[in-house]
Amino acid sequence: TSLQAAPSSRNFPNDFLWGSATASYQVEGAVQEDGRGPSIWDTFSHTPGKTHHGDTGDIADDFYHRYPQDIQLMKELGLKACRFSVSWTRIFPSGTGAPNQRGLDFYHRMVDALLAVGIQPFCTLYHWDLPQPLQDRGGWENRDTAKAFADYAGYTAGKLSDKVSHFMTMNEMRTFVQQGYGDGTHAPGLIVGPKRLAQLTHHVVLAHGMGVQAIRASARPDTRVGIADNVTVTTPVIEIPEHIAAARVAMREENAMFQTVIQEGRYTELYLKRLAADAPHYTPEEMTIIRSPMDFVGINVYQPTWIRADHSDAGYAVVPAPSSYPRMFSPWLSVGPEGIYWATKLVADIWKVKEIYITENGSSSSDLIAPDGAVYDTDRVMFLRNYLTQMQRAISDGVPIKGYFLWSLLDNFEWADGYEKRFGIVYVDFATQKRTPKLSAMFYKNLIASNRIV
Ligand code: GBH
Repeated sequence: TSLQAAPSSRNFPNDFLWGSATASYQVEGAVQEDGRGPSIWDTFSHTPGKTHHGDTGDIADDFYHRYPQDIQLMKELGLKACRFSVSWTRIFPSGTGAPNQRGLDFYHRMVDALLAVGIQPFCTLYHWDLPQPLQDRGGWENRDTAKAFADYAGYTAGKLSDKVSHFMTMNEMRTFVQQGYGDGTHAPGLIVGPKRLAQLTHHVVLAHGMGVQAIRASARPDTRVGIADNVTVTTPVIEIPEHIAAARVAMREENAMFQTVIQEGRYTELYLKRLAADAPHYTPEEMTIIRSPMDFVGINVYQPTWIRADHSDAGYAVVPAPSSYPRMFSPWLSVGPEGIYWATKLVADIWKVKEIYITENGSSSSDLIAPDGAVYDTDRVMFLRNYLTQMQRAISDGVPIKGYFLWSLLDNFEWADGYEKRFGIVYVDFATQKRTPKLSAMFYKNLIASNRIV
């Protein structure tokens, strides 16, 4: 009828992978079950004053037991892919040593349930839940942690690669480095200062590279290996050539210690100059490992970093957001739909990346429950519609984005924000574990079914 949206060219590719993303500690619960060992997030969340309300992931979404129903929910929404993470301490309860078969069995059961309904599993090996015994030996400050990670990653990918085609070594290196060791707001809650921070950052990218090699050595040869990186989303403040050029320079420099070094195997001159005496020790052999080729790059996109041209040494400057700038329910989550366009376009262009996934995108909402019991999260729908419009624009421009993982299916343990910040398109009543799809779930389901954005 005349009230229906007109057909448009805003289609997505036929084989586009629509999915959702989660992480072990944020959804699983069952922290004492089947031989799981303690991680730094158990320690941190149980330390008074560290999380909102003292919330912990002890139960979370109880996904460890409720995965069959939750996977049914994914199927009803029409999801084609699911990104999950493995809890290191379910596989190796003390980080290294003998593997724990009962922990591995859980991921076999869960992956089997996904495959049974035609949902493709994507596996992240490290989403921040470092084994506590490794932290007791220095955590990422200890270079041996990189070796322990590679051993765990290789073992786990080797066991799952008959069923899982895509592995990501790590999720958001910047976040767990900066918040875990830089400002202490995430586990392990340390503030180590710039010199130690630069050195442990180097161990993290080394662990990624060693992980890539270990996965290749043990997994099926057709396994695809990548990362889920929250690159700083450098976005031209307005789209004119001088600011676009500046955003391109900024993409390399702002991500010098993460995406740039893993793509190029060297730290930029500006990065080393900015660090001066705090620069990390590294060897040419390590750089070769760090830049081990990946098959795809996953990018988590949330807030933009606005960039303008500048006559400084760097050639660009960050434009801070005015206090009136629109934000979602998390103060850090400023709204910049164009970011998803520029982040993917610049990454593809600078490093000639042939396969990109949006491994996370989504928003928090205060989620008012209406008198009829439904959750009309119009703010989240607005956020998604705008970001997905810009993602479609990127695909139309030839940026090779192959899939999109919405963060998140369920409201879950939002780290230091506990259960206060809800990122799900499905509402979770944590007292009863009841799931209620929000308006945004309906929006996403319809978008997937039509495979276009209007
Ligand atoms: C991602 O983090 C995570 O991968 C995922 O686990 C998480 O649940 C999801 O997104 C939603 O947050 O110092 O107050 O300015 C998002 C990454 C979180 C990184 C907020 C920067 C700044 C907090 N960002 N953080 S603040």
